[in-house]
Amino acid sequence: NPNICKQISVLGVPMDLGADRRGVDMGPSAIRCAGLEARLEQLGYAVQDEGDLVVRRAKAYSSTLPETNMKYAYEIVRVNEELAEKVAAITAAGDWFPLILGGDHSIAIGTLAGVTRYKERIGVIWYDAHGDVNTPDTSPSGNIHGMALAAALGFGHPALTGIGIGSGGVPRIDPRNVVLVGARSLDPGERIFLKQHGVTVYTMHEIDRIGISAVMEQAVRLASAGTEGVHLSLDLDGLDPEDAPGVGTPVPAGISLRESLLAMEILSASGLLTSAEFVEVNPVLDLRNKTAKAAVELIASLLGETIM
Ligand code: Z70
Ligand code: MN
Ligand code: MN
Ligand code: MN
Repeated sequence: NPNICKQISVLGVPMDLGADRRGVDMGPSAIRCAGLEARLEQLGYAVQDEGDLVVRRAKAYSSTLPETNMKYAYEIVRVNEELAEKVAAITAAGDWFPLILGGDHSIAIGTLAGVTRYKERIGVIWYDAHGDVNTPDTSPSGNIHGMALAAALGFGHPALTGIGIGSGGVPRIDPRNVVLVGARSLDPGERIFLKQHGVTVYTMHEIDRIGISAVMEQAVRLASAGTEGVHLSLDLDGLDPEDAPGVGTPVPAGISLRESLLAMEILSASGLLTSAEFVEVNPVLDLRNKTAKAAVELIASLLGETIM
């Protein structure tokens, strides 16, 4: 097993405000129910379950940030600030691997702010059908989960870009160390953003042309160049809806579970993984917890499980 940490800290973030849809708040619970802890212990890890952060219900915090379209921004910012501190604390000593369970993808802002607290520079593999690089100006929905990666790179509203690093802070992620895998639903403004900032995008086209193994090998190389390691941000809607039906925004013709397991194995074998999050599992839309079970399979492969 190539991963450095033998201790895993699991943290749930039952957030659904960034997707503006109920159900993903139950994601952490569903992933735990699918047997996460026992599976990690079978792999020889010590597991510390930190439980879930508290996310206040939308009713008390339904306000959109004034003069923006950012829905539920106050509570999303508050939770992400807390998440950033918690993740930073987990990584402080260097011997605990943070595994974050979502929740909608807006939590990546806090996770990445936390993960980069004690690191000069890290790369990110963003495994997703979507780009999540909208800013309030380009977002068609006002849903903050579609702005998470842009915010983590320092683009968008200051309320989001300052999370965990303060207003004077500079994000420790270079867009050239960011790689999208599985993209097949991008908004016009996102295509411009990705080209402008030099983010590498492996769409389904490249995956079908050269295969997931070549894509992942290149993704690992690009994400890790000049960095201290690689964070995986995996949105279950990157997978084909056949394999992962329990997501809020299923997009057809996605990456199969089989390809995704290979992708995780390649990332695992690189020995460069610093942290990971698994997001957008929606048990309300799922079929017998299939998507949460897929998440557990992916996590096991990512953390070194092999068949032989
Ligand atoms: C669209 C937006 C999105 C996930 C949907 C969709 C974003 N680009 N992300 N589902 N996970 O509204 O910004
Ligand atoms: Mn235990
Ligand atoms: Mn996403
Ligand atoms: Mn998505």
